[in-house]
Amino acid sequence: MTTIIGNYVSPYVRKVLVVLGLKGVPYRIDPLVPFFATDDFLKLSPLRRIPVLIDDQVTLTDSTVVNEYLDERYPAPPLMPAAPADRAKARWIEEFADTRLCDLLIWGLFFQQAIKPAVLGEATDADKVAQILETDLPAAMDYLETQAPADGFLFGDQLSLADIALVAPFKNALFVRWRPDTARWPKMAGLIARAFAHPAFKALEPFETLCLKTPPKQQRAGLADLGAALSEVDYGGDTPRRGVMTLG
Ligand SMILES: N[C@@H](CCC(=O)N[C@@H](CS)C(=O)NCC(=O)O)C(=O)O
Repeated sequence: MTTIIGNYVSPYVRKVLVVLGLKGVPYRIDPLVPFFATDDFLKLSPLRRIPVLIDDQVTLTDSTVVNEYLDERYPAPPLMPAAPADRAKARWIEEFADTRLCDLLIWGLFFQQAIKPAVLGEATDADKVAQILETDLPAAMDYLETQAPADGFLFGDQLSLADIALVAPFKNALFVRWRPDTARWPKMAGLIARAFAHPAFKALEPFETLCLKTPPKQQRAGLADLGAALSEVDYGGDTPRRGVMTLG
């Protein structure tokens, strides 16, 4: 049985759970909030970051590495386009989403407005949030609008790894009440809405909502009540601390 370590609120965990859902791979989950991870977790994830995948063959961290592994090990349905140029474009969109977009939506808006006050007990940097909302995020959205399709997904009718990576952090934007302006970015708004309506994203919503509303220590019990298959091992500790890498 495949085990995923990582909380439903994380966009990087969401990327992997959507892929497992699309491929029909059963899994158990340790819904770890990384800021509470024990030192033992460092043996699996040297940056103390989620997600981690453990199966009968490997222990992996990093959502892109994990998803490429899943797409190769479980080829149906394929989640990369076939043509070399499209495959390169898919990798670039995923890279842009994981770095610049997550810098703005996760380390910027979500970290500042949710994690800092609610998990770490620190003040939100209001200037940083304003810079993102007024300047940096609109610039990223203007670029993405040139890449998004008017219908369907980036490479046709089916979700690809690139679509999944691109839309996943917009859930966290919604969690802190930012949604794309449909008049200024109609293609991106449409792509995000179509992806979130897909059963592979929809299936995660009850678990995401529970994790957002529940203190970390009580999440396992709540998730079990909702029918999540939980791992036996729990890498969660008692005290939150900042991560290994520098955050804003
Ligand atoms: N490049 C990694 C990024 C993973 C990542 O940053 N995960 C966040 C959760 S959204 C995390 O574990 N943060 C804790 C920390 O940085 O200390 C991936 O794609 O998996």
